[in-house]
Amino acid sequence: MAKNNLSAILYGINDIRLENTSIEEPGDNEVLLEMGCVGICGSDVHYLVNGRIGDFIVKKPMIIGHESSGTVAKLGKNVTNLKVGDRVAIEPGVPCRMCNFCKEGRYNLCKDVVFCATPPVHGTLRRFYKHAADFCFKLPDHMSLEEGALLEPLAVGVRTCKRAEIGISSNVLILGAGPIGLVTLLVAKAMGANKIVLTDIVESRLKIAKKLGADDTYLLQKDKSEKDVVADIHAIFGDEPDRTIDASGVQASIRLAILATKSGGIATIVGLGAPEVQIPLINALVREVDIRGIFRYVNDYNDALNLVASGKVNVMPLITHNYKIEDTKQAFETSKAGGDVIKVMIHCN
Ligand code: 572
Ligand code: ZN
Repeated sequence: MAKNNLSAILYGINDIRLENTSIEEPGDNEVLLEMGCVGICGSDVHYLVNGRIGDFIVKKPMIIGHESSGTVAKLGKNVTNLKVGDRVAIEPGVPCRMCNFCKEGRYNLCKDVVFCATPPVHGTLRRFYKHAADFCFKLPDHMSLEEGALLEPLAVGVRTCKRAEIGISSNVLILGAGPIGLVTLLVAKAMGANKIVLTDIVESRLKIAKKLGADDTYLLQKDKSEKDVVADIHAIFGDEPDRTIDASGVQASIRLAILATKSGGIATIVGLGAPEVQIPLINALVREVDIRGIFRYVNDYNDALNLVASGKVNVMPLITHNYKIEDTKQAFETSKAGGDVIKVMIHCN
């Protein structure tokens, strides 16, 4: 077992450094984990490139990473749900457990949540990390640490499909074939959706969507009018999609999601971009199209785990690149480049 605690620390814009940090003692209800895999999320890249997301600003050096898995190395004295050697997926946001949101079971809305790699909270991209034992999910023997780390974005897909009320008769349009659009595709398929179509501005991403089981894809082109694109989408479905999901956060795409939704349907917005966007609100209102948002996930990790453990979802094709923690800088350069890159996975030990 490696004894140092090499950690990937974000010091400021485009300044990631690998340094040794101290190995923490787990609290009574925590476990110390020997970290396995950490996937790079769009938000990690955003903090690296911009030093902030909205009001969350990297003011002090912060260890990056929140899509993670590891192996239990030490137990806090009250921990009974895990044992040393268990491999786990880590749900990265630990809520206060005391507020009304927590008590109602909507702990994703807790204002005092401690969420990995959201400033000023340190993240998981290090050799050793301690975490609340009840936010660690034991992996069955046939699941890998890579799959464990991928449960984090998959849980976002699960939350999205629950909010979107996907069912066996759903005709689903997903706008954006990046990691979140693709996990949403995987979950919507597993939930039995009737037809799923993905759109993107990058052809190679649509190819991946097809490989992952999209029934059809549509390449968005800048010079086409909104009206024509909506007509094209309706033609692909041979109907109007009753569930649309924007996984891009781009205004033009959010507008398309709303306009393309069948009257009485649901448009769910997952991708977050600019804080304010112009949308055809009245069009949605008079057609009783519900517009919904999602915030991370809530009680979705078990479902994500079961989807993978049962073989209903295969997340492994999402991984396009692998790096060792020592090569974190290159890993982030690759992730920044985009294009054919879907998920960059970093191996910590
Ligand atoms: O995997 C969870 C996750 N959540 C993201 C982004 C990336 N990954 N969110 C978007 C940004 N918000 S936030 O409220 N914030 C920076 C805390 O704007 C959180 C959810
Ligand atoms: Zn994330």
